[in-house]
Amino acid sequence: MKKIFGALIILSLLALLISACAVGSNQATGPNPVHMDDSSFKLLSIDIKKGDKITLINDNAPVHIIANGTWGDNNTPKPGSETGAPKINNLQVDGFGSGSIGPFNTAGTFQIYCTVHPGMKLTVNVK
Ligand SMILES: [Cu+2]
Repeated sequence: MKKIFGALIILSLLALLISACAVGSNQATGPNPVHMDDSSFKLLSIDIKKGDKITLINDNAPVHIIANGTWGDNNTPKPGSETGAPKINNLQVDGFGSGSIGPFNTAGTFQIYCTVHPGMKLTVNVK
């Protein structure tokens, strides 16, 4: 009887371990990774070097559509790109997928946002 309980405990620990791996974040990677969940970037801003790219990594199922611009007061979309910003033409990042933005070849501060999710925005500081 004790052996059966022991086996059951080991089996349930294994199941826990496997499920923990399954719900872990997207393992994709690339230069300057920025993870995204259901409706937000997991960073408010990122500092990169001139000439660098950013890798957007979608940890969840919802699709994100990324463009130049930001969300203003009351979550009003504010499309627009700064001088020297790489053109981001509605880059679609599918569920559990990833995408690359850049290179950012000009020093400065650049805004990108997700056109789908109000408030989902990222500031890119290029030094
Ligand atoms: Cu989004």
